[in-house]
Amino acid sequence: MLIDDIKALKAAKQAIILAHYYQDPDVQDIADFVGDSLELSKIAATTDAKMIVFCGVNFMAETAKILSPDKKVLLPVENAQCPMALMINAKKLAEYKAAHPERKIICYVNSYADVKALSDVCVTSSNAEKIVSHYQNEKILYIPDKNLGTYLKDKYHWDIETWPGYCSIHNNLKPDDVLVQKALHPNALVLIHPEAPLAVLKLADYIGSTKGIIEYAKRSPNREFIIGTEKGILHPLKKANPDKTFYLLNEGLSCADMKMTHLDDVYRCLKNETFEITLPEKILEKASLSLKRMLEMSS
Ligand code: CIZ
Ligand code: SF4
Repeated sequence: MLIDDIKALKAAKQAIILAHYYQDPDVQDIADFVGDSLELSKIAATTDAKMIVFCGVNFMAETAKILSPDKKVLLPVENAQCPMALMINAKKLAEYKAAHPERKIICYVNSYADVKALSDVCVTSSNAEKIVSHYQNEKILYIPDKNLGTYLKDKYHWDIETWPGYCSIHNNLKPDDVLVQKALHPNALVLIHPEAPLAVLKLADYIGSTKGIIEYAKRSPNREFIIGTEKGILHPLKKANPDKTFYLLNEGLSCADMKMTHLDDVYRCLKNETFEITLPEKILEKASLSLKRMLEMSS
C-alpha cells in the first residue's frame, strides 16, 4: 500500500515529511509535522533528519533549505509555486531600494530567496505584527502582500508602504461573502486570514494566521465558525474540534498550487530524491540573515 511504502522509504532514508495546513487531508495525515510556515521553518532549522520532504509550495521548501543548508530538501511537485511570491523579483526590489534607501524592507515569507536576500527581516502571518512592531518608528516597505501590509498600517498607523502583490485566493473574498454566510449561520464567528482585503477583514470576529485561526477555534466556547482561508485548514480544524462546525467563507478558497501534491508524488519524491532545492551560496547566506532575524525576534 502506498502509505506503507512511503513510511518504509521515509525510515530507510532518515527523512521527515513536513506538510502545510493547506495540503490535502491525506498528505497532512502522512506527514510527521503539519503546520504553518513559521512552525515548519522552526522544525526545518532544528531537525536531525537527513532529508526533508516539504509538502507545500516551493518558497516553503526554499525556506527549509536556507535554514537547514546541509540537509537534502525535496519538493514533491517541481512546479508547485505561490503566485504571490512571483509578484515581486529581486531586480524590481533592488530598484526600489536604490530609490528609497530610507525604508526598511520587511518581507513576507511568501517570497523567493533572492528577494529575502535583499530584505532586512522576514515575517510570516503568525509573527508579522510582533516583528513589524520592532520597526514601528522606521519607514517600512512591506513586500509582497499588499493586504497584510495594509491591515498592519490600518491597525497601528505605522509608516508602511505596500508592494502591490496579493494572494488571489484570499484577495477574491468580498464583504458580501461574509454577509451571506452570516445570514445562513447567525451564531457562527467569522475567522479570517489577513491576506484578505481590508473591507472583508473589518467584518471579522478574529483576524489571524492559519495557526491563529486553529488556536482561536479551539479555545472559543462558540460552536460554529465561518472560515476565511484556504480550505485545507478545515482538516486540522475538524480533527482538533470534532464537536464544532466549520463553514468555508467562499467555495473558491482552494489554492491550485497547494493542491498539486498527492501521495504518489510524495512516494516518487522519496524514492527518486526529487525535486531537490538548491540555491546559490551567496543568496542562501544573505536570505538566512533575514530569516534568522525573524526567528530571533519571534521567539
Ligand atoms: O505562513 C503560512 O504558513 C501561510 C502561507 C499562511 C498561514 O497563515 O499560515
Ligand atoms: Fe500563495 Fe495564496 Fe496559495 Fe498561499 S494560498 S500558496 S498565498 S496563492
